[in-house]
Amino acid sequence: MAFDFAQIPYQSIVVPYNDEKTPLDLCGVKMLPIVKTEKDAMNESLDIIQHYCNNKIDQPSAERLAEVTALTDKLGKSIHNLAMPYFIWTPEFDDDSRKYFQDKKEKKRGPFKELMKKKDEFVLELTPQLEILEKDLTPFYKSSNLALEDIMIAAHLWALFIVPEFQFSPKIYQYLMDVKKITGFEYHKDYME
Ligand SMILES: N[C@@H](CCC(=O)N[C@@H](CS)C(=O)NCC(=O)O)C(=O)O
Repeated sequence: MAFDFAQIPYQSIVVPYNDEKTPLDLCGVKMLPIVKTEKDAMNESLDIIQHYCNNKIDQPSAERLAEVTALTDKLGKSIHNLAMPYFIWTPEFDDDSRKYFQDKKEKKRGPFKELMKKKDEFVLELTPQLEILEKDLTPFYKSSNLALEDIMIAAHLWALFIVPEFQFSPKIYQYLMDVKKITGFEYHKDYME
């Protein structure tokens, strides 16, 4: 999203979830995303954005960054509980990487089957959080212009498109469509070529 918005040319490569070697060799940690150039490799989305898109995307103050990080951490809890059992059926996964992902995430969250049973509970948790967020969209997060905060928030909310029972409010749906349009973000690009 950030690279499209900043018009930085890149090639997106989907690394299988069970490929530990690639991220470990590049950055010493089993974590994506990674930006690899001829010179070096870098992980941590916010560090990447700050390094490569610094003068092209409005950066928040330290205080605002802490506020939005707390917000996305909170939203992320319910969103990931809802979305993870569906993620594994996307084309990003094959049988081995699906099993790797599920085993790893179930250690932290409990069986996906149980998460599926608690879907209504997670939606109920999320609803008031999204109502608060809605009030802060003017139409971007506490701003009339898109900034890094919106990339952070939209990246989390976007996962909910995979959950059939979840319905975005018209305002949040419009927010996501605005972020998509302004950044030029296309979630399924890797699978359309
Ligand atoms: N703080 C990191 C978090 C990245 C992150 O959580 N990546 C996940 C995939 S989206 C990951 O690679 N997790 C390693 C694993 O679950 O094996 C960032 O913003 O880049």
